[in-house]
Order: sequence, then structure tokens, then C-alpha cells
Amino acid sequence: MKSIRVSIAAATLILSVGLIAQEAAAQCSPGFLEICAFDNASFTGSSNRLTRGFSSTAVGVVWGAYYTPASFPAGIGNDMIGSIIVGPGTRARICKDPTWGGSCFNLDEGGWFDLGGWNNAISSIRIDWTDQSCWNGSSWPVWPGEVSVHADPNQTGDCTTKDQPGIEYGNSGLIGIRNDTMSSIRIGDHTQAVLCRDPNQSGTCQAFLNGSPDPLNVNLSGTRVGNDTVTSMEIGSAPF
Ligand SMILES: [Ca+2]
Ligand SMILES: [Ca+2]
Ligand SMILES: [Ca+2]
Repeated sequence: MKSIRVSIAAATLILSVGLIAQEAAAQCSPGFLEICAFDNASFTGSSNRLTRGFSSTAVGVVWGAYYTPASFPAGIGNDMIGSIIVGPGTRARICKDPTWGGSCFNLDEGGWFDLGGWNNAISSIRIDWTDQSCWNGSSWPVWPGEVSVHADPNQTGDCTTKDQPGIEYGNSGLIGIRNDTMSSIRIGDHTQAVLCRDPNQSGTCQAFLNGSPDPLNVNLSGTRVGNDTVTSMEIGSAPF
């Protein structure tokens, strides 16, 4: 098994390859769609799993969006995490402030990350997965009932894929990218995305319908809902 250990300093990344005894003894080992977060550096101290599959929020279960420390699992507190292991097929984004604010950093699959200068700072965590990820450019698969959202035009910049039809993503925390930054989306086939400027599906809203058998790329600049305005969204089969 190959493992990649990364130390995050203020502006530097140090990578080395190989398992050491300490890593092999880590008390938490993440599976697919999971990460393990540890209180201390070097994968020690109290720990718990954060998963793409489930994360409870104030409004129910929204997958992979730990946008506030209140949604972190037991044993994981605000400004507490010292190291993280990312499971296979999984990616994560860590931010120093809640709701994807402050400095953020992307963690790739299978990595062992000592947070270094980011120790005791993390306040929001997003879990993505690799085979459905928008991180690698504009040709990733987006399936029916899924919409990827992007901070920059032409399906670039920070992004995540939303895949819970009928769930009201009522704020930017639940959507998974910083508020009022959405500039483009990619809609799965026979899928609809309703985007709104204000929280909880209010304010100016616009439905984007993809009735074709292929994913549809949309830039929000020039649309009625507009660029860098979206704060809430809902997805469903087209039309709904
Ligand atoms: Ca913080
Ligand atoms: Ca933007
Ligand atoms: Ca807004």
C-alpha cells in the first residue's frame, strides 16, 4: 500500500512516500468516502471519522458538508484538528473559518496530512469523492440527479457535486462553496437545478433545465439569477 504524507506549512508542502510505524499504528483508518481527523499531530490523540455518506446539520442530513464545527462528529472540535488521513477514492477540503471561509486547502485521496501551520485552525470540512469529482476539469461525469457547482466560470475554481434531489440546500454551508461565489454549474442529464440569490430558496430564483441525455455546462454570468449571487439551491429530475 502506498501512502503519501504531507506537511502543510504556511506556504510549503513537504511530501514523502512510505509508511512508518507510527502511521501504521494510527487509531483510525478511513474507508471509501471517509477521512479520519486527529486531535494531535502525527495521527495521534482523539479521533473520529467524517464521511461523505452522512453528516448531520441543523436542517437534517446533507452529505459531506461539515460547514460548521457544530456538525463535526464526537471528539472533533473547532480549532482542534492536528492531522488528517484521507481514505481511498476520497477528497476533502479544509478551511480555517466556518462555511468555507478563511484559507482553504484541498486534500487528495490516500494522503496522510500533518497540518503543521494549520494545526488547531480548521472550522469547516467538505468531503468529496474522486470518481465523481469536479476537481479535475470540465469532463468529469455528472449523473442524473447531480449538479456540480463551481466558484469560477467555465466549470473551474473550487467545486463540489451535489447529489441529493429534493433536498433544500438552504445556505452556502449546505451547498459547499463560499457564499456568493458560484459562477458556473454542470447539470446531469434529465436534471434540473433551481438557484436562488437568498437563503432558503428565496429572493430571485431561476430554474436551469437539462432535458438532454448529456451533462449541460452553464455559466451564470448574464443569467437572471446572476454571477456570484447564489446562496441556496435545489436539484431534481427535469422537470419537477
Ligand atoms: Ca478556525
Ligand atoms: Ca465566482
Ligand atoms: Ca446571495
